[in-house]
Amino acid sequence: MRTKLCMMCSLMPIFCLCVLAGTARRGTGDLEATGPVSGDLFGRSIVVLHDDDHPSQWKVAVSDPFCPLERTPLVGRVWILSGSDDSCLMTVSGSAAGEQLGTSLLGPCDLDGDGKPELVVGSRVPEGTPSTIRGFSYNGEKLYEATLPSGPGRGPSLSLCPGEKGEADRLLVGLPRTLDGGQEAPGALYIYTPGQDLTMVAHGSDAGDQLGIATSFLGRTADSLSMVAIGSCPREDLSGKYADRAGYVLIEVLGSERTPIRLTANAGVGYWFGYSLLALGDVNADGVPDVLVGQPNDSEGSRVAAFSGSDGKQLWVAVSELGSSFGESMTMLSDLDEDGVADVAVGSPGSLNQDSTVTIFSGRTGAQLHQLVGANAPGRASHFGISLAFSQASGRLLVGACSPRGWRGMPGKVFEFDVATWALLRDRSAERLDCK
Ligand SMILES: [Ca+2]
Ligand SMILES: [Ca+2]
Repeated sequence: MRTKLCMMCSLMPIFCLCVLAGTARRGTGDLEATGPVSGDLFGRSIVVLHDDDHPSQWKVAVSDPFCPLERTPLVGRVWILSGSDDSCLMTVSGSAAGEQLGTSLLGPCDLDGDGKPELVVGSRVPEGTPSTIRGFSYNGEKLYEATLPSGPGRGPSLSLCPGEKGEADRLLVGLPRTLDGGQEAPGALYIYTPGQDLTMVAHGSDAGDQLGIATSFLGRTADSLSMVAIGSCPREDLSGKYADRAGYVLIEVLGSERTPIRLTANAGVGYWFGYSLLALGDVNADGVPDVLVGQPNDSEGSRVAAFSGSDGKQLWVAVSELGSSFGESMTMLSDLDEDGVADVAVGSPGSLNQDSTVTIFSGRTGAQLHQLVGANAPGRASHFGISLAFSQASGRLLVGACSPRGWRGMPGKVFEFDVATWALLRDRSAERLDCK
């Protein structure tokens, strides 16, 4: 049975607060009142921040959306760390209870068009109030903020729509749970530029579709239009109202009249299909970018499948019988097997250390190239692979591992591997960082 504690908690903070408050916490005094402590979910999201002007000075942003601030629970914090050593450059914290700053991270991007890279941080705030996105400079200065037309229960999915010819980037914002006149809407994809209203560019067909649970910019067409993939995952609704519905993925060309390509699972019912997405580049060399779709559904066999962006045909599939949420996280790597196509890492964060893995696949064929096993990571870590990020400049794969400490007694960690040798170079946890 699939255990999705971290995901459940991102959806149901009140539930989790209650559960965690009732959990014995040895040696932590009266922390029961605040649920998770700082760093419990360190590594829930990770993004590598490159600065084109200083390629050797790469940075890593890591979030703990459950991080409390003194006695205020679930405020959220983002750490910006040096990529080259163990130093902590700065942190940004939320301010309100339940704000969950850092439910999603994106960077580097330049949405305000000033030529300097920034970090975008998504958050969700307490039930009944909207989510937000905020842009920060690498120094932690807040540059812009937008309140999202989001319904209850979930923060935004974020993807970058890169600007062309010196133009500012735009942000793709997936909002799976919007409300329309108080009624649940099918979910939608928006485009955001600082200082302007969000523009809806695609929406789902039926209430509860949760379109926008994942979103990914795939690339540009010959006439420079943006191709995007948008995931729908009705079953992710924990009310169980849509438990019998399969997910789907739309491949849209924004600003065109083209009918979107609709991808569905090629095996099983297709529960959880579209929960995660990854832009693969042009795997089959037909000039059109392709997409990897995650289906972390342990009851049917979790899988990831590559689809052609031109006709929606399945190019390859990798299936896991492990029952450990294979496909919940994915990231692009460099071309490790030197066949001309960049390769991919897929996380199976599972629920326990021993069955958590990160598997490396050939981007062209789906052949397995390597596997990292959570049980081999030093110290105690759970949900190894819940988040993944890759530094192109340094060839490092970052693997997040976190679960609320009140649940299993393990702080969140971020492991760093060299993809040339698969040597573990570093593991970071919030409690070992020296930053205020
Ligand atoms: Ca292609
Ligand atoms: Ca390759």
